[in-house]
Amino acid sequence: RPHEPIYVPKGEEKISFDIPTNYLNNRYQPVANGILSRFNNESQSSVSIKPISIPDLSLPLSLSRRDNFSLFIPSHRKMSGQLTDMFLGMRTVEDLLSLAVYCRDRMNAQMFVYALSVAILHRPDTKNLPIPQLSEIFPDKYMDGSIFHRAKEEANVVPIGSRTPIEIPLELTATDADPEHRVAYWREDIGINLHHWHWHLVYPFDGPSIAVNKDRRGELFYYMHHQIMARYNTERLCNNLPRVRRLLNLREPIPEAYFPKLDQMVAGRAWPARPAGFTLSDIDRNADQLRFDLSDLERYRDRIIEAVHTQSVRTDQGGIIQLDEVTGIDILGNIMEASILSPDRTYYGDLHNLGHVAISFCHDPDNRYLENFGVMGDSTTAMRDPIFYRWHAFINSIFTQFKDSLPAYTSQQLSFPGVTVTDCRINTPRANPNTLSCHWKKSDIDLSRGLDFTPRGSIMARIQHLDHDEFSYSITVNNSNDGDVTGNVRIFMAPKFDETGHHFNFNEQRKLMIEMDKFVAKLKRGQNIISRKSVESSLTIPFEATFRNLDRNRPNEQDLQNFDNFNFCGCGWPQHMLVPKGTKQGYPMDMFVMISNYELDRVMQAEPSGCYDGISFCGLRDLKYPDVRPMGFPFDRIGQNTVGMLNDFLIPNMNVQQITIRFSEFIKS
Ligand code: CUO
Repeated sequence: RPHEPIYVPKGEEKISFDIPTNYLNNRYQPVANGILSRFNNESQSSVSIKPISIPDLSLPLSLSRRDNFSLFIPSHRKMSGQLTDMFLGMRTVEDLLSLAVYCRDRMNAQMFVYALSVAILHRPDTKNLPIPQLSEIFPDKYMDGSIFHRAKEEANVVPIGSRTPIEIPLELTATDADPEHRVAYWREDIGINLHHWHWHLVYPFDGPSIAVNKDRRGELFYYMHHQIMARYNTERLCNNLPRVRRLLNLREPIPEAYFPKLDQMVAGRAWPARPAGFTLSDIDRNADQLRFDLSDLERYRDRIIEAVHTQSVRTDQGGIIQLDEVTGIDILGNIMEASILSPDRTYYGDLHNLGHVAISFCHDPDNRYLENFGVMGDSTTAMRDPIFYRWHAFINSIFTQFKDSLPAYTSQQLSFPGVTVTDCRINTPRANPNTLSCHWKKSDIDLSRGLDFTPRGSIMARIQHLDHDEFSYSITVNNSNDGDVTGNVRIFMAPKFDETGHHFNFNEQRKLMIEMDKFVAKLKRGQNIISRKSVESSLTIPFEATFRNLDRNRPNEQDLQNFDNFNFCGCGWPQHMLVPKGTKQGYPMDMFVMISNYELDRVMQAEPSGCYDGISFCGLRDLKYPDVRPMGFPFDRIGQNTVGMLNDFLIPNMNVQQITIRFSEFIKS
């Protein structure tokens, strides 16, 4: 029965599970009646859990419930991989539910949620089930622990419907005495961190083949993280900070500090901080079965750089694979991350992942203080820390070296005969043409799924975040071909000036090009005006997929149901972070528009069903990445013949417009 329907509670409906007594944790079995009746009292309906024969869970159970879980730690990866396999292997949804219920109170909660989420995303019979936002299941990964005491207090005393959201101030983790704090609003943005977690959930680097072996996953690892770097560097320039320096020397003290102010609720501990000036060390932690030296990382790095220089990699079968224009970057992405698709994981190692681990344990590399890893050790929290960007700037620089070794695109590859982009502009209501407007906004996250308290019901945290006014693009295109043609419209933006106020040359500016949108447009003969709204961006998921800005204090059944409908596809850049912050005076950027020939770009495959958001960063579920061009086209490869400025790169099917981004301190609620 592969497509058996599963019961999904609507909105706030309270359901209970009718659980076989021996499914309860051993400690609870003697008091089963009392426990089950206590929980079942409040429920409006009940789901019966079928007893099944439980597979051998000894490996995943070997991680304590009180430990933190990290995919970057190979032993944790092995356990979660086995658990995911079991969830994927359950014959029916009913059996899956039984196993999940059995595991729920026995397993490490984070590993359980990870493995179950991967299984739900990849099983044909559950892939349309909504996965709750991680910020709601584990709000402690996103918010200061003091919030939760206040939330429980409010929920204990105030009835549902009258509860006031708990306000979270913007200045949470540091002050502007640390210049890096100027971009903390970006690094600590809940939507950005959720996207990153969700991306790694959709593209795991280890585990069952059905989850890992996806079209161009290594290339997407490169491109999505490259775009994160371009966006972060742009944000830094808006805040008068220089672009990120690569973490090149692993033995130098790290000046960037990070004090996360997050509590690990399950472990009952604070996430470790990293004061300024810490140095990385060899890692030797028996308890985590983790042992490697910094010299191992340096060796992996040198081998990968050699592969880039020779444009070839070796395989563990003794063969050689050429890194060519089409698949080279995909292979390199899998080697660098590393995923299990790496052609020789022993030789090229696990550079990126172990870099995360070395950084996250720099405060206790040999476990003498029994300390847990820092935020860099978890893809849920890693983007909060400034060091994430220094590490990824280094990783990205190796990818760039490879791309630079390829020939530049020929004018034939870039052009679209007969198609001329004569004008492109931005329209924002109540603003000058070609002006984007950013401001603060306050939005709500429901904490109730992630906190234990009675009586149940929503309790919101209200957070301040960046947002922008909706806008639209207007692009004028002349088609002098004999008939209609189809174009692929590619929109990017990049800062105009570097940190010293000098005009970027093309080679530097193209590395900062942030993708804003990509879509298909029919072009009739003659003049065409293409109009496209910012909320339609191919990068983003809707605002409602991140926040519950519904009826504020009194979300009703319909609101909550709408939210869950929105929440089917969690991967994608958050809509509220589409536009860089800009400055009060107005930050100048270049908007670049290119129309390529869709007939040369298209992938022949079935129409996508289900998720159709966030495609540029997340691809299409069960299908190929829907653009045959290399990711980042046309800026990923400019060869050795670097032309001077962006304008020198333009041909008729491209155009550039100078735009301005204005930021106002105004808080919209
Ligand atoms: Cu997304 Cu380093 O890969 O965190």
